[in-house]
Parts: sequence; C-alpha cells; structure tokens
Amino acid sequence: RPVVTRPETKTIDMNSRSNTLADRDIVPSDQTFGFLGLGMMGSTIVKDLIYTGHKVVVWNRTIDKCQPFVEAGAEVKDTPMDVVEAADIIFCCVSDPKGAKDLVFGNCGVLQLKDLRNKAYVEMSTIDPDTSLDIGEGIKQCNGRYLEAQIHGSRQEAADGMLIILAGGDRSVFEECHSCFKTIAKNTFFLGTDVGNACKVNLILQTILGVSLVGLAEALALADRFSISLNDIIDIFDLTSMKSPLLLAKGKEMAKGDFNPQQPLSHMQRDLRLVLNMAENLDQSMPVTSITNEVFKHTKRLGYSEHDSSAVFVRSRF
Ligand code: NA7
Repeated sequence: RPVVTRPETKTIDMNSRSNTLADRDIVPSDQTFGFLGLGMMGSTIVKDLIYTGHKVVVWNRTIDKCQPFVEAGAEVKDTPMDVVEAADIIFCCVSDPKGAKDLVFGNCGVLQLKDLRNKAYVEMSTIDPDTSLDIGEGIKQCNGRYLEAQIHGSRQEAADGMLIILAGGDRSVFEECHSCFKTIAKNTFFLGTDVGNACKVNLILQTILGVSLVGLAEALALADRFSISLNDIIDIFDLTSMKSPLLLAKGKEMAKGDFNPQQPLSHMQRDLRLVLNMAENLDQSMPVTSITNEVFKHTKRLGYSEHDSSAVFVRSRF
C-alpha cells in the first residue's frame, strides 16, 4: 500500500473576494443570517456574505475556525440553538446527512428551541431527499419554514461566486435569500415546493460527474500503460466534441498528479452512496454507478479521501 501524503490544509483568505461580486449590484437583505458549518464551502460563502453587507451569526463544531469571522464582523455563538435564537434565516453547510441531522435533532440542536415561528432554516449540506424531508418536517412541526438549497459546484467555483443553487421547499424563504444567493451563485433554480426534488437533481448531476471521472481516469491510465503522453491525449481531447471544461481540468490534474481538493473524493463517494440508496428504493438498476462507487470506495481505502475526486486516477493505474 503506497504512503499517501495528506493534502495541505488550506486556510481561508479573508481578504479574497470573488471577481464577479462587483458586477452583481447586491443590496443586502436586512435580516440576520445564521450560518452553521465553517468548512471550506461554508467559510467561502460566509466571507462573501459579510463582504456584501449581510449581518451574520456563525457557529462551527471546531470553534477555532470562527475567529477570523469575528474579526470580519460576524457574531459567534456557542451552539446551533443559540444561532437560531439570534438569526432570522439559518443556513447549514456540513459534510453529510448525519451531520446535518445532528445539528437539527441533536443536543443543543435547532429544534431544542421548540418555537421556530418567524425563523427559516436553509439546508445547504449535500443530503438525500429522505433526510431533507425529515429535517423539513422537524422544522415545520416547530412552526418554522424550510428550504433545501443544494449547492452545486467545486470549492473554486464557490470562491469565484459561481455556484449553482438548486432550491426546493418554501418559496418565501427562497425569495428572502435572494441577496445571499446572488452573492454566492451564478444561477439559482427554484425546483418547486416539494421538499426532496432539489436533492434529487443535485445527486443526479453528481452521478454524471462521478461516472465521467472514472471513465476519464481509466482511459488516461490505459494511455499511461502504453507510455503515450497524457498531455498529448488531453490536447487532442480538447479538439474533440467530447471536451468539457471540467473533464479537461480534471485530466490535467490527473496528468500532473495534482489532487488539491476542489471536490473531495470522500464527498464524491458519499454522493454516489446516496444515489444508490435512492435507486435501491425504486428498484432502479444503476450498474455503472455501482461500479463507480466501488472504484471511489477503493480509492478512499488507499488513503485519498481528502484529496480531489480526480485522485481516482491513482487507483486506475494499479
Ligand atoms: P469541509 O471543508 O470538509 O467541512 C465540513 C464541515 O462540516 C466543517 O465545518 C465540519 O466541522 C462540519 N461537520 C462535519 N460533521 C459534523 C457534525 N457531525 N456536526 C457538526 N459539524 C460537522 O466540507 P465543505 O465545506 O467542502 O462542504 C460542506 C458541504 O457543502 C458538503 O455537504 C458539500 O457537499 C457541500 P469541523 O470544522 O470539522 O468541526
């Protein structure tokens, strides 16, 4: 088993701004926005929300990550429940469905407040439709409003303010989040009032991504076995009708062995697992996605969880 170096942990540059912000003419909402989860995505989003003049209250499990945001003007709270108390609209952006549920149903979680009248909860963590329905139901039972707002895009796209927001649930919350979504995304879609739809669309897009990456990795690994230059393959690929900006970028990363996490491999595998669970419930056959999931799972076992999804190339080369 090869020794794998963990990718460098990047800290967020509080002074960086997405280039697109200046052109967007953002008038910040005067509501107070809570934010739970200051990972790479959450930090990037909150930094831009503060910059565009939004009033933000934050919480993160590892409390040290909150400090730069205090200096930038955000208020920090000790628990998710405290954030809900202090804010009108609360965003959540954590790693997975379990984390998302813990923050709502757990100790010191959102529902401990019991009465969520005049509060809205917006789930941005990538989750499956059933988790979203459970969270939405919990919030609504306490008289709160719920919106799922799945964020589609890489960490670089987040830094560039070029995410795509896929939203579903309470339309009034969607409208009240307008200035926030305009800050962080190039496109925003409201996919209806049925909770779960936006999660489905997001996971369907992730399926296309995962399967494409494994195909790309296997093809480049075969080229490598023939000692054909990967850069030549990529240059030719660029001239074909198959090219896409993402596959070109990922191909270049594979050729360089540069797996700086834009979309961590563990997140990609989580998404494929969620897709397969959805398919299982429908008896929908997804053999290629199943194998793709196995490939990502194996690459995780090789130590590449925290690297970019393009690290799937390493496994294909064995
Ligand atoms: P990161 O950078 O891996 O950050 C993950 C965040 O989730 C980070 O703030 C974690 O807190 C938090 N987390 C994870 N599990 C939990 C639990 N159980 N309870 C509370 N907080 C938790 O991921 P990204 O920011 O890139 O992505 C976040 C989401 O956006 C993800 O769903 C993507 O698909 C879209 P920590 O700092 O480790 O204490």
